[in-house]
Amino acid sequence: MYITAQPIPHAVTGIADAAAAIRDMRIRGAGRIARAGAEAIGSFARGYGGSSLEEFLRDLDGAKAEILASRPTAVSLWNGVCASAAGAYGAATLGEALEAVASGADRFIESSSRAVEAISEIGARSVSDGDTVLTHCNSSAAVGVLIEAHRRGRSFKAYATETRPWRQGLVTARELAAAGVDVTLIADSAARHVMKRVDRVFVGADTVMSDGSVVNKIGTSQIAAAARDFGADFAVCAETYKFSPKTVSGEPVPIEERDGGELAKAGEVPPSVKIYNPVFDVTPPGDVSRLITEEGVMHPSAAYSVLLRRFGAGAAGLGGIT
Ligand code: RUB
Repeated sequence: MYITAQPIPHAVTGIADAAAAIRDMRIRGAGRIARAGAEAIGSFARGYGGSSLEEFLRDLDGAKAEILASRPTAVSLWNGVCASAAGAYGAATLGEALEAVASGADRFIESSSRAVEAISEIGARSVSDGDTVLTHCNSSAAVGVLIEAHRRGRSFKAYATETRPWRQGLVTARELAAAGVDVTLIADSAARHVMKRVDRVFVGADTVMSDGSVVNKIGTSQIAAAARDFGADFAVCAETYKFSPKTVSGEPVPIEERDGGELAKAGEVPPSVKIYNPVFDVTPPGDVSRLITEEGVMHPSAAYSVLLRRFGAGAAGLGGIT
């Protein structure tokens, strides 16, 4: 099995450091930021120097808030941080609370890594010899599917979009090429042009909403619309901790806007030019053929029942809707 869930790439110590690394995108991708957030919360508990449970719970809330403020769109970060911290609130002593948070974080990191591996295995089954596939941005789950399909001997061609402005597609192209996949890098604006040759699209997700809408890297929704127009399968590779319990009550998913300097450096355009740089968009469920999760492949209309099972009253898992 190809292990896609690589360790957190940068040594990060402390809550402020972890939040900065996520905000600056030294750690990026919804799965990785979730594990980095969980790891930071776990280390916070392990190194806690205070002496009362009440003080710890207050400090824990502060630590959670600082991590969660780093990037707003991926609910995986919220789910990972809340799952790690959940056990503290029922603890009778400080020692119990510290142990519950440290082990909660370890459990989340392990189960989320296993989920990425399971998706790679499940998704690889849908790639056939002779297929042409396309992926957008750099999703460890989607890349894992393609590498696993190649490892199983499937012969297929892959397009990777550049993914302006951060160019995460270059990371994808490098990862696929290193694994031996036949990969071609294209500009984002070429996606519709090549779609007539594409059989399947595999993308990741930052958040899956309760109606099956998918929030992912900006440009995903245009690619999904092109896939629909040309009859290509559009598969979203999403661990169930990317499903948002907040959306059940209709809460909107905040779409991150980043600095205009990512699009045009100082002096490239006159100061009178306004720059708008949203970095995620929403693909409607009607444009999503399938969700590939660690629990199996499902229609986007199944998102609500996944949420009920995972987060519903008394359900085990990530700590309930808080
Ligand atoms: C990354 C991105 C990825 C998802 C899923 O955006 O949109 O498609 O996060 O990634 P950014 P994964 O680079 O801005 O974080 O499958 O690795 O969780």
